[in-house]
Formats: sequence, C-alpha cells, structure tokens
Amino acid sequence: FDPTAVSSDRPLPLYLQLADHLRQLIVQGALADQDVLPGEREIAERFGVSRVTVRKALQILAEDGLLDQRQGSGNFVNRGKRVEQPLSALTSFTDDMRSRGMRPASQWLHRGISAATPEEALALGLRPGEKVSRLRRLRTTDGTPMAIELATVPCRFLADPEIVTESLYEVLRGAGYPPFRALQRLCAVQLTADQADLLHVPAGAAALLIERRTFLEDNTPLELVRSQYRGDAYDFVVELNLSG
Ligand code: 16G
Repeated sequence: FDPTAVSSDRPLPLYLQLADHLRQLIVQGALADQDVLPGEREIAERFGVSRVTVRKALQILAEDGLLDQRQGSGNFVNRGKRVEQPLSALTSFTDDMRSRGMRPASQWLHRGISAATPEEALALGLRPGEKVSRLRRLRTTDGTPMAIELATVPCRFLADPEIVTESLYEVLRGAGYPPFRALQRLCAVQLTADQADLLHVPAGAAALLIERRTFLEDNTPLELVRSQYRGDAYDFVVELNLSG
C-alpha cells in the first residue's frame, strides 16, 4: 500500500482515489488472486481516511468484480479468470465464450455506415469511398470487459449493421457469407486513458492489439477488425508442430 496515493490535496473524492489505488494493485498483480485484504479499520489507518471512505472504495471494487466480499471472512481479491484462446481456430467471440460456459455480451460504442478509409479500402479490396458497416463494441464476458473491437465489413456483405445484436459471425453465416480463413497480427500496446476506462484497467496498462482480416472461401475479404484485448485477462495459445 502506498499511503501517498490518497490525498485530500487532489480534487478526486478520497474513496475514488483509494479505489483506483487498490484497483492498480490488483490489476498489476501486487495483490494476488484470492489474497485477503486487511480489515476496514487497518486500511483506514494506513491511508489516514475514515472507515466510511474505505467501505465505499471496497464497494466499488466489488461492483467491478475485483473483490469478493464474503460475509464474516473478509474481502478476497478476484483477478478474474484468464481466458485462453487458441490462435489456430477461426471462431467468433460469442462462440469462444459460450464454448467455455461463459456469458458473452457487448456494449455498443458505435454502429453505422460510412465510406471506407483508404487503408480499409485497400485491406478489403474496395474502391476508395465504397460504403462499409462499422461495428465498435466493448466485448464482455460474465460482465467483465475483455476487449474493445472495431469490425469493418463491406456493405455488400452487411447492408444494415443494426441487424447485428449479438454475434456478427452468426449474421454473416446466416446471410451466406461464412468466415472461412483469417490472417491475424498481434502486437503489444499500452492502452490510452479512454480505452483503459472502458476496460476497467489503469491508463497505460498493457494490451494486445489484434488486427484480423477475414476472407470468404473464394478469398474475398469479408472483414477488417482491430481490437484491443486486456493483457491481464487474455492468453492467446498456439500449438506448434515439427514441420517437414
Ligand atoms: C472475434 C474476432 C473478430 C470477429 C468477432 C465476431 C478476434 C481477434 N476477433 O472477436 O474478428 O469480428 O469475433 O464475434 O478473434 P461475434 O460473432 O461474437 O460478433
């Protein structure tokens, strides 16, 4: 614990400062999964704040799913389950989560039609300015934010983005455009303050940027996706074989 992380000199209410500090300790791994936090009184003394402030901060972390408040036995750190996704299978977020018995959901950040940018036109084999459907979502599992995803699909495969309510791939399959093959690139990035806010992690936290280009069986580009996956929640796993 760093008592200087909470100070009445800063404009943010003390309970929010304390919640932020504890969240960072959890997300960055200084507090391990299932660690028990000290009691309210001890935390209050260490940070020089009231017990009410501590209670409000812990309440926020519990609501964010980072703490399990167990009556009588204390506050347990819940770093959440890491999700393992095999890199070799072409699956959708919804399929992936359901196959693990988890509940996928999306929070819509944007859904609309606009002209392809030159970069998108190139990646999707479109004429410059051709119309594309854009779907920007915060993807969650069991209520925990996992990734921010922007999918761009030519309008000729998805004329109305509003018909996608849950799974984009389900809609594309239903329309006779099943995703067949994809090329994916992963690289490490730090989240911007806005992205970190959406994903409930501290600004600057590590994430995996994944760019995917998906094709139909005849090699026509179907979607271009750019996503930021939480570095603390996701493992991408790949199987290697001795070739030759
Ligand atoms: C996955 C795909 C994304 C695809 C989405 C469809 C990665 C990195 N990305 O998130 O390309 O658009 O699934 O999911 O795996 P949906 O069918 O649940 O909407």
